[in-house]
Amino acid sequence: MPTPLDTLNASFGLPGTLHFDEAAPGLPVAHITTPLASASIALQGAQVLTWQPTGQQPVLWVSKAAIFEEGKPVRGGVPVCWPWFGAVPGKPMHGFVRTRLWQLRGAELDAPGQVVLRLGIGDDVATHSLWDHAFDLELTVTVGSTLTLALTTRNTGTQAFEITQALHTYLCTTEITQTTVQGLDACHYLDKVQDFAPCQQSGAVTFQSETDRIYTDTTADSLIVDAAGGRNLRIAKQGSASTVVWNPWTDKEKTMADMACGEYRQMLCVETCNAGPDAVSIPAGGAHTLVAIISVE
Ligand code: TA6
Repeated sequence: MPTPLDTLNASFGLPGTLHFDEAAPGLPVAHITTPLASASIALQGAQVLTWQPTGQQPVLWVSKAAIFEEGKPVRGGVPVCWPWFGAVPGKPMHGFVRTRLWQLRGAELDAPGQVVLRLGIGDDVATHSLWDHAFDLELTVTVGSTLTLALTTRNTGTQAFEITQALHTYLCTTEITQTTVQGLDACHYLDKVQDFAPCQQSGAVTFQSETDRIYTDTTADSLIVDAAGGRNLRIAKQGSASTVVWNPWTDKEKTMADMACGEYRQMLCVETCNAGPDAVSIPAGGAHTLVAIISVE
């Protein structure tokens, strides 16, 4: 009797390029190796876990203490936060799709040699108990010398619905105190560390303490300047009006069982979102796509 893993490899495997194994029982992961890059994507949550362009150091960060268990979010990579970003009383933080198994709908090697995976999830009794709408959600991941994630929400119901959402990207950096984020100068933001107080950014974002900000009404690229590592990362975006910048720093890190002591110094999140006041309304039969394009400069 073929296992789900056998079926994935038989149906979607690409010899020498794409194979599937399990990060833990019931957690299938796609492993991609091409001349352009290597990457891994968990089918739970359609979560890109790793991406490393050839000749570069890893770009996405995953905690050494990450928990790989069915139904638990993995600390790192690019969690998909949907159909809400943040906390909703009595409901899972950041929505419910990041801990659900998505279907693999397609896998191909495109003309430029990029691997393109299509993963999807739809509504069911469990999702309706949390959010009573009919939907189809599809993530297309394009792995090459850049990494592109395109998250398309389709409203398959008869009523309009409103979502907030994020591609919650965890990035590697050499030393957070020597890392800055450019592209958000003069943007307004809600500072979660100050109970969502409205603030305005002046110059580049720097890091000296817990940083947790929703920058609103911005379509700009973010440029992450890893001065100590001599590398810049660019996140360009489409269909996104918000950018979240987060580093837990010491105290918050201590509260997280899936972060090891001191790891905060080598990571940050720059998230491609529609969050806070930038909710997206999707009419019945309508669709919306959120895109993040990550590159090394
Ligand atoms: O995106 C920043 C944030 O909302 C932080 O406030 C922190 O909660 C982070 O997300 C991680 O959330 P998680 O539920 O994955 O631990």
